[in-house]
Amino acid sequence: MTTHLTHWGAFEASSDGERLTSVRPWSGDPEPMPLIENVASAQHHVTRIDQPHVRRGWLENGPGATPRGAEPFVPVSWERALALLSGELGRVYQQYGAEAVYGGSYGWASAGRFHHAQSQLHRFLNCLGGYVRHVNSYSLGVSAVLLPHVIGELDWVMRHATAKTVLAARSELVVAFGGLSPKNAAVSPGGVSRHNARTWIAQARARGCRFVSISPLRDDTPSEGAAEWIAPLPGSDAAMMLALAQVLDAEGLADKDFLREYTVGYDRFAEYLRGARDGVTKDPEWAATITGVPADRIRMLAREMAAARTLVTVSWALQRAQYGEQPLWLGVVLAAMLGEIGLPGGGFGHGYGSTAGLGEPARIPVPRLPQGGNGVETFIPVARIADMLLNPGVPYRYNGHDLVYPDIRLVYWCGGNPFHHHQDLARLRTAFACPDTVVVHDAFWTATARHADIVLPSTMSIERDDFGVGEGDRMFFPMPALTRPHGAARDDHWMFAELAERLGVGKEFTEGRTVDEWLRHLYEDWRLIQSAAGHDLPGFDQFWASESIELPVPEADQVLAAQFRDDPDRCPLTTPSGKIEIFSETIDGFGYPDCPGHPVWLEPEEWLGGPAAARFPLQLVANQPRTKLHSQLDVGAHSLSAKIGGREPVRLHPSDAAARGLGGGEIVRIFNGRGSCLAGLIIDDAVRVGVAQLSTGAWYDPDPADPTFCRHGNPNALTADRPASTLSQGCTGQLALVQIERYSGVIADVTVRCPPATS
Ligand SMILES: Nc1nc2c(c(=O)[nH]1)N[C@H]1C(S)=C(S)[C@@H](COP(=O)(O)OP(=O)(O)OC[C@H]3O[C@@H](n4cnc5c(=O)[nH]c(N)nc54)[C@H](O)[C@@H]3O)O[C@H]1N2
Ligand SMILES: Nc1nc2c(c(=O)[nH]1)N[C@H]1C(S)=C(S)[C@@H](COP(=O)(O)OP(=O)(O)OC[C@H]3O[C@@H](n4cnc5c(=O)[nH]c(N)nc54)[C@H](O)[C@@H]3O)O[C@H]1N2
Ligand SMILES: [Mo]
Repeated sequence: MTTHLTHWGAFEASSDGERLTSVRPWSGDPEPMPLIENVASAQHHVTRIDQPHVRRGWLENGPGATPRGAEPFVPVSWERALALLSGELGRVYQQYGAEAVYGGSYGWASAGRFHHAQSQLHRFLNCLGGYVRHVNSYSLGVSAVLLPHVIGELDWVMRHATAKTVLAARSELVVAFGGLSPKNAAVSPGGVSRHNARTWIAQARARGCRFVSISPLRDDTPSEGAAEWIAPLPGSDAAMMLALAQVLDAEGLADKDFLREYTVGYDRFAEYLRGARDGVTKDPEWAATITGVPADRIRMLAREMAAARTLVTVSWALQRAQYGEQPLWLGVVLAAMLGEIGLPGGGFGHGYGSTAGLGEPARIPVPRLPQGGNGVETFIPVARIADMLLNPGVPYRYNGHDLVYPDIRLVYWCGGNPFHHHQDLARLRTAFACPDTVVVHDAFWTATARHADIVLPSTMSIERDDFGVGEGDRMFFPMPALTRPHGAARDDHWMFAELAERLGVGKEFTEGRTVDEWLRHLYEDWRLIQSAAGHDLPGFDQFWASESIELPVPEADQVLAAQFRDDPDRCPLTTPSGKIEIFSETIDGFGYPDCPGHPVWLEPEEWLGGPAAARFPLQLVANQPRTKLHSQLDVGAHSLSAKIGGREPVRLHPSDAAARGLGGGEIVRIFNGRGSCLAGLIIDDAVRVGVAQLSTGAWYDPDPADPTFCRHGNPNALTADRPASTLSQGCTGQLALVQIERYSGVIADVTVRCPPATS
C-alpha cells in the first residue's frame, strides 16, 4: 500500500495502475474520515474531463461574449488546444496588457506542494507579465482585514493560536460562537495526518471543562463536549456579545488592569455599552429581544465567564456574513475584558471548529513553488469577482483604499470552482458572459468548466508525483502517483510548460527542470535552509522512500499572545497602537457607516428579526458540507450516499416542517427573491426553529430556461452577492433568508452528473 494525502486526511491505497483497488485510512490517524471514500469512486466517473474541449461558439467565431454555459463543446487534440490558447493569451497580453487578465483563480485544488494549481498558474502568468490578482479568501474575508487593526495579522492569530493540548489541560470554560464543528476541523489546506477534533474536547471535558456552544445547530459541537446549546437568531451574535460585555462592565467583572495595560479605547466602547449617546443600555434584556436568548441566561453566562479560565472562540462562519466584523471584534473584546489573553487555556480563539490546523503548534515552514513577481498591482478583494466583471472602470472602496475595477478580457481559472463558491450564481453567470475568453483547468466537468471557452483536463493528485503537508500539520508525506492519468488528462504544470514554450517563456517557467527534478530541487533547497536553522532532515531519496517524516515543532505549548502579555513594551502587537484595539482610530478614520470605530450591533438586511423575514421567514445556513470538501468529488460515493432523491439534503426543525405540511425525504423547493433550488428534506430537532441548513457543495445545475433555479441544491442560487462591509468587502455566503415549499413541478434529472453535450 502507498500513502497519499488529501485536504481531508491521509490514506493508504493499492492500485492496478489504472484505478485504486483498495483504500484504507492512514494507520497513524486516530479519527479517520469517511471523505477519503470519495477519491477512488470519483476517479473515473463520467464527469471526468478526458481531453481538451473548446466551446463551439468560441471555436467558430473566436473570442467574444456569446452566452456561456449553454453551448456544446467540441473535443480537440492537445496540439490544437494549446495552439488556440497560446494564440489567445498572446493576443490579450499584446492588445490589452496584463491588467486585462484575471488570474486570481481562487480555490482549494488538491493537496501537494508542487502541483498546487494556483501557484502553477500564478507562476505562469507572472512569466507573461503578471495578472490581476485577488486578496483574502472566502474563508476569512473579514478576518484578514479586521484582525490586523484589532489584535494582529491573521496569519499570526492562526499560526500562534493557543495549542489544543493546552486547552485540553487548562481551560475551565469554552464559549464557542459557531460551535466546534468536528466535520470542519477534519480539514486543513494541504492535508491532515492525525485528526484530533474530538480528542482535545473529550480530554478537557473529562477534566471538568464546560463547553457552551452558541450556534443554530446542536451538532456544531461534538457530543464529547456535552455542551450546553444556546441558539440565538443567526446573525445576532453581536447583540448577545455586547450584553455579555455590558454585564462584565456594569458588575465590575471586567479586568481593569488588563484593559489599562494591554488595550486602547475601552472607554469609548463602554460609553456605547452604557448607552451614553443613544440612550440604549446594551444589557441582557435589550439583547434578549434581538437574539431570542433569555436575559437571565446571558447574565449568568457573563458571570460564569468571569469566574473561570475561559476561552472565547469565534468560528469563521460568523464573519462570513453581513457586518461579520462585529461578532469577531467582540470576541476579542470579550476575551480582553476577561483579562486572560496570553494565559494558557483562556483568551481568544478563531476557528477551533473551522480547520484542523488551528491550535496545532507552529512547525517549521515547508517547501513551496516560487511564483515569481507580478508586474500588475491591481487586485480585488476575492469575493468582488462578479462586481469586477460587470463594472469595469467603476470605483469602489476597501479598507481605506479608493480602488477602480479593471477591464478584464481574459479570465483564467485553475484549481477552483466559482460556480460553487460564489454568491448569487445567476449574477455570476451574467458576469462570466462579459470577458472575451474564459479558460478553465479542472479534472471534472464542474459548473465552472461548463461556463468556460477553453477547458483543459487536469490530473487528480493520485495521478502524479508530488509531496504534501497540511497547514499546521507536522507530517510531511511523499505522494508518488498511484495510477496513470485518466484519459488524456495532464498535470497543470505540463500544460503551463507547453504554453510557456509556445509563448517564448519556456525557460523562465520550467528553469529547465522536469517534475522529478523540481521535487528534488525544492526539497533539497528547503533542507539546506532548515539545516542552517538547526533542523536535521533526511535527504530527498530517504524522504521519498519513507512513508512520511515528522517535522520539528519548536514550541509545543504555545499560547496566543503570551509574549505580549509578558512584556508588552518589548513584544508589542502589530496593531497601530501595539495594543489590542477596542476602539480603532484607523477604522474610525475611514468613516464607513457599516463598520464604525468600535464594535456595535448593526441589524443585517437578511435576518429573522428584520422586516425581510415577513416574506422569507426561514434563515438559510449555508455552511460547509459534511460529506465532502466544498464541491470536490461531489460525484464520489460518500457524497452521493447523503443525497435525497439525488439532491443535496436540507435540514429543518420538526415544527417548521409541520407548519408547511412537509415530510422527511420529500423534494422541496427553497426560494427567495434571487433564486431557487431543489433539495431533499431531513427533519431534525438539532436545527434551531426558523433555520434551514443547506450546506454548500452540490454542483450547480441550472435549469436551461432559468439560471436562477438550481435543480440540485447549491445554496449559492439563493445567497446574496453582498459584501460584509466597505471595510473588508468579504464574502457573506453563510446566511440568507428563504422560504420552503413542497415542489409541485416535474422533478427534472440532475444533469450536472452527466458530461455536457459535445459536437
Ligand atoms: N454560500 C456559501 N458559499 C461559500 C461558503 C459558505 O460558507 N457559504 N464557503 C466559501 C469558502 S470558505 C470557500 S474556501 C470556497 C471554496 O471554493 P473552492 O475552493 O472553489 O471549492 P472547491 O470545490 O474546493 O474547488 C476546487 C476545484 O479545484 C479542482 N481541482 C482539484 N485538484 C485540481 C488540480 O490539481 N488542478 C486543477 N486545475 N483543478 C483541481 C476541483 O475539481 C474543484 O473543482 O467556497 C465558499 N463558498
Ligand atoms: N467537511 C468539511 N470541512 C471543511 C470544509 C468543507 O467543505 N467540508 N471547508 C473548510 C473551509 S474552506 C473553511 S473556510 C472552514 C469553514 O469553517 P466555518 O466557517 O467555521 O464552518 P461553517 O460550516 O461554514 O460554519 C460553522 C457553523 O457556524 C454556524 N453559524 C452560522 N451562522 C451563525 C451565526 O450567525 N451565529 C452563530 N453563533 N453560528 C452561526 C453554523 O451552524 C455552522 O454550522 O471549514 C473547513 N472545513
Ligand atoms: Mo474556506
